[in-house]
Amino acid sequence: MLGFKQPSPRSYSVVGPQRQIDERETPHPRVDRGELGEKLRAWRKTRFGEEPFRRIFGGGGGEGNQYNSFQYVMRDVPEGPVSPNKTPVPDPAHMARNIKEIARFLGANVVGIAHLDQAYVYSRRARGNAAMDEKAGDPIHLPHRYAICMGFSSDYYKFLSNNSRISDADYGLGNIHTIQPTFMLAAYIRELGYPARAHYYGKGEVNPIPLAINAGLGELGRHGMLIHEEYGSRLHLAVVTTDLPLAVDQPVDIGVEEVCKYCMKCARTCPSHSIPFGGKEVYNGVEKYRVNVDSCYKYRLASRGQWSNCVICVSACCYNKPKAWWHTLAVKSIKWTPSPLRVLIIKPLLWIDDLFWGKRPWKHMKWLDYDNAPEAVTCAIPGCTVKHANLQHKQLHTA
Ligand code: B12
Ligand code: SF4
Ligand code: SF4
Repeated sequence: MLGFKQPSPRSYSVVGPQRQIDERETPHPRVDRGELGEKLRAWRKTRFGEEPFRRIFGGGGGEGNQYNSFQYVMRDVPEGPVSPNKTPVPDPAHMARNIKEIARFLGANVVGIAHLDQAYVYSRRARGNAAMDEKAGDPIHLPHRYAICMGFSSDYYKFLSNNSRISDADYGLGNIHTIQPTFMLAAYIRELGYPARAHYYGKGEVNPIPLAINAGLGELGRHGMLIHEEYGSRLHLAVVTTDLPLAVDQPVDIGVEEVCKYCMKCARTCPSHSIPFGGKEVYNGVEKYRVNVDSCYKYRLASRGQWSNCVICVSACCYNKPKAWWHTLAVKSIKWTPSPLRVLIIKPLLWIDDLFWGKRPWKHMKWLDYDNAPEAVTCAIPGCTVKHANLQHKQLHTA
């Protein structure tokens, strides 16, 4: 611990000591080792293989060559040296404003700064390309003081085509969008004469969610993700850690704590029932809602080659709306109402949300040669001869 006092956010509580996580314990390496079953391991190896347009967003699995994937190439890029000419920083608040302006100029939609809490730095490395795999298991030493947290928005409408090649393409591009601004911001800080490291998609040594919450980008939702006031849950996160003297931001209260208590739309729409309806749980010293990451991951086997990333809980979240005055008004009215009275406006707003946006937000969409209309599938239930549309499959049998 580096001797700072971070004010507590409302959407999670630290109730005991937190141990650093070894990245090898996190879901992707577990799947790669076959701990969640052979089928899922094989899926992860081949998921990018079917289409050229899919392969350029991924790690080059299947038939693809990894050097046709920007993400893969950028994993290999070495960190540049720190300039010996250190720029003096007499006013960390002024420097923080400049850094945020530059982050937005480079492409971030939102940016905030927190102390780098070592609890959210992985203890050891795990996955990567061939070069990085040699380093798997290496201890991570990241003694930086600050975490500059950035959010990159996905396209609201393309995500509504969930789950499809269309939402997949947008999800893939969102990951790629984190790379260039994060890389350039870290490079700029090194040119100022201070150490800085870029943690972007495919190459990171930190858990970005708690850092982004501490940096005031939003609150933790029932679905386990950061919720931002304007962009909801559709932000990809990336971080630059550094020793450049900076003023830090404070956690925010946008009402997520109360809304998640009553809403549960993500839990209702999650096809694998991975999001809890119940209360928070304590895990690794933190009290928060606990998503079943294993069943969430295994749901990908239901994709039948049609998509790779489920984004249903992102697009279903009632904070996830296009930019509009009525959305701003709804969020601000919750935010500005004292916490004990919020329930009075939350319940009518949730009713309106279901009425206008549907209990399970989804849109039929055509883009390029893709069409996300449900395809007829032969029923797997013995004795049933009906050709169901895949989205209706379960409902027909439970009706
Ligand atoms: C492995 C992984 C997955 C796995 C497992 C899902 C999961 N929830 O862990 C799979 C492939 C299934 C997946 C799915 C998704 N993921 Co994912 N995933 C990751 C990854 C690489 C590691 C997460 C991890 O270690 N999980 C294992 C343990 C730690 O999970 P956990 O205890 O339930 O903790 C979760 C949260 O509570 C939080 N967390 C952990 N410790 C602490 C401590 C505190 C104090 C707090 C507040 C929070 C917190 O982080 C965990 C991730 O949700 C992260 C990037 C990263 N480096 O963190 C992205 C990340 C979490 N995924 C992201 C997204 C967008 C998704 C999907 C929407 C789309 C997709 N990729 O298919 C779904 C959403 C599923 C869901 N409801 O969480 C984003 C979330 C952005 C946001 N706004 O918060 C991240 C941060 C990637 C990024 N850089 O933007 N993901
Ligand atoms: S990504 Fe899909 S399966 Fe996973 S928690 Fe969200 S809705 Fe459920
Ligand atoms: S859908 Fe509702 S319950 Fe789920 S994270 Fe969003 S606000 Fe919270």
